[in-house]
Amino acid sequence: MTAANPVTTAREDGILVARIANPPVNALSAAVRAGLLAAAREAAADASVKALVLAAEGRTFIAGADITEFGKPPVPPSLPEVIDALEALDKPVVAAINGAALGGGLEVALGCHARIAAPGAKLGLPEVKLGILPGAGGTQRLPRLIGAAAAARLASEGEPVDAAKAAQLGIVDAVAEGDLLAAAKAKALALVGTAPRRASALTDKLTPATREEFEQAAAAIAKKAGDNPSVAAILDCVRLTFDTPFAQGMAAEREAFKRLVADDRSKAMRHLFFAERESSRIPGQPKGTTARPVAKAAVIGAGTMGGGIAMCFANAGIPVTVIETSEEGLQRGLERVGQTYDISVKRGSLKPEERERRMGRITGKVGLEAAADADIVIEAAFEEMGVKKDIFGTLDRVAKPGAVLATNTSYLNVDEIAAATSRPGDVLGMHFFSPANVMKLLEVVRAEKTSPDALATAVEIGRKLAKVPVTVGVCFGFVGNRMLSKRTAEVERLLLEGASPSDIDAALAAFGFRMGACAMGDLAGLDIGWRIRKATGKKAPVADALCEAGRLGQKTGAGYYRYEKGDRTPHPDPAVTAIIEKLAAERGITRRAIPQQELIERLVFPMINEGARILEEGVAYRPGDIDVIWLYGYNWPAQNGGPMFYAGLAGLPHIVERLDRFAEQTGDESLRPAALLRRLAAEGRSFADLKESDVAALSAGA
Ligand code: 3H9
Repeated sequence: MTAANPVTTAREDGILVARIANPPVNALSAAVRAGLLAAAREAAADASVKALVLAAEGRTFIAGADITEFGKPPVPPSLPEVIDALEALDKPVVAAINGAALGGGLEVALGCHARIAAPGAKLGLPEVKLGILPGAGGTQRLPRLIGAAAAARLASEGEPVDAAKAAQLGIVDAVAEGDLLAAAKAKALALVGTAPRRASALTDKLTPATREEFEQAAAAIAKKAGDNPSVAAILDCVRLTFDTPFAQGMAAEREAFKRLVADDRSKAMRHLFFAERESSRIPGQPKGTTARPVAKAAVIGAGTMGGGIAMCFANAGIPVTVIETSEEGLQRGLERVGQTYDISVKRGSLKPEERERRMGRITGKVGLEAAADADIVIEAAFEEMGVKKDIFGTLDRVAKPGAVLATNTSYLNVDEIAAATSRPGDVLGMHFFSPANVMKLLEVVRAEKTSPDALATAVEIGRKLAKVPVTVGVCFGFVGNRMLSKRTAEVERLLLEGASPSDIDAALAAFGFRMGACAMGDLAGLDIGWRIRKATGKKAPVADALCEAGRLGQKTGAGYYRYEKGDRTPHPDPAVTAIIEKLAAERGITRRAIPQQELIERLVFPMINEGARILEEGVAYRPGDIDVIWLYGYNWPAQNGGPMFYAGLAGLPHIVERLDRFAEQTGDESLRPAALLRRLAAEGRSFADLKESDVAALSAGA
């Protein structure tokens, strides 16, 4: 909602106080920009006004430009124009920063002559995360204010700093412990009669020594960033502060901003920003549904997954009981948790006393009775239906009434697990991704009988655990692993047809994945899939043969690749080539060199196709949910927006044509385009055009 007049002014103690109120985050919409410009003009025109103070209502200062306006025709005044007008005032202009001052929000503050922050304020230039760069002077004013090296780091990493750090860096003049507005006003009055300190005119930080420091920092930043056009543009613009007048630097920044904002990569990243926020909304929840209170948790299973999940609770300050079947298994699990924390302490990312606090929140117990006092129980035991049913049957007896009973299964039918209890309304899936204490995705699996408040509880607890919870329906592998299985099947086929594991991983790296499918398989352990295939009667000739040869991945020193002892670097292994060649020969397959583009399309398009089926079935509520799942669960490259957004970039008609071709080439009819994919392609639409209601109508008709 945009307030009719989002910037109001009042004269207080001879100061014009301009208050911004544009909920929820005071984004710089056209109305806010106009209001700020009017306030600057009002302050200039009124001789009785001694100074101008900018303040904001609500929980943030200004979260930045209004991202929803990007890509639309610009509405004047532009943000740089507004900031110039504020900075040009001959009267002191002071920003009272109460919360987040991000992107354009920080740029507004940088146009002021002084900045006072509340202790909880967060300041930063996160534009890089949207595939753009600060476009209202951030790359020009911040280096002049705090030095080019520090400014380049802030803008290229995109992480905000807290008020104390901002004061240390010189971004803010002071942190106000008490009344923020009073402190900002006092600062403004103190500055009356002094020459305005305009960031655009500062030169003391532009020295040969700081230039050298900047060039060193820039080299390190560029190396780490790789092919990232935003980072490259940020460094170029910051560098200009040494060489060109302010106005020229601003013009260059503007040009770079316009170029980047029109680039598909930025569109993809903006799509993900909004998709992530939308994904936490659960359709069909009755009005007034609230989450149940959770003060205590229990995790069943002290394996890698259970331990990781327990850490999530401990990190979030929630006491958690880890339950095992034997004392020995329990101790092993708790030790592993301790060791994981130790690594963080060693790296300096966790203080030793915080480690102790977190470990103190984790209690180990043998026997399911220990789950009796938990408000939420997450089962992370062996991936076998019989085991799960036993556990849930017992939990039904021992867990307290109203406890949410979740399974971390990655494949199994949650409806069937729920049916092992007399309270299926309390049962759902909470599918964490490995390593659970690191990966941000949480697939919340809504079973047929899951009650609205149990679902709301899982989503809310997911957020408390710093996860991105995405609600999905029941099916084999849910959204993420079901789509992954299509890629895995293609890996098998491509290996037999002539690709090597390195070819496959290089193709996925070229696409933007940090890790290829084969290296990832080796890291996770090839026996996981092997076990599932054995249970379901499925076959994967190459992977099965590797496992049969004892090549289970990194843990055995060999999988798709071979590994030197104590080293995770994958080395191509002629033994693997021999295994594959033999399997291909047995099947009469003539192996060939496969071009990288074909590899990419063979690996990615079947996943998109499966995503389309998932939407047809209503297993995901929105195409964007699938994109968020792939971003946070499988490190999908953000610059192409997730599989369903990427489909639009690749072109749906092209994907349809290729999938038909792959089906003919391989004889696998399941590769034929899904009806939804065909229809959208024929209509010239893409998945991004599909609304939640369209998806709901699809599954209702299915
Ligand atoms: C920029 O500034 C470019 C300039 O350099 C140059 C210009 C020329 N615009 O995250 P939340 C919505 S680029 C529009 O759930 P939180 C959001 O979609 C911008 N809408 O809250 C959500 O809507 P809904 C640089 C925005 O408390 C609602 O606000 N700035 C914007 O967890 C609540 O958001 C950034 O990248 C926006 N800028 O976190 C900062 N921001 O309720 C982006 C939010 O309908 N924002 N919305 O789903 C954030 O990081 C977080 O929102 C913030 C609050 C930390 C502020």
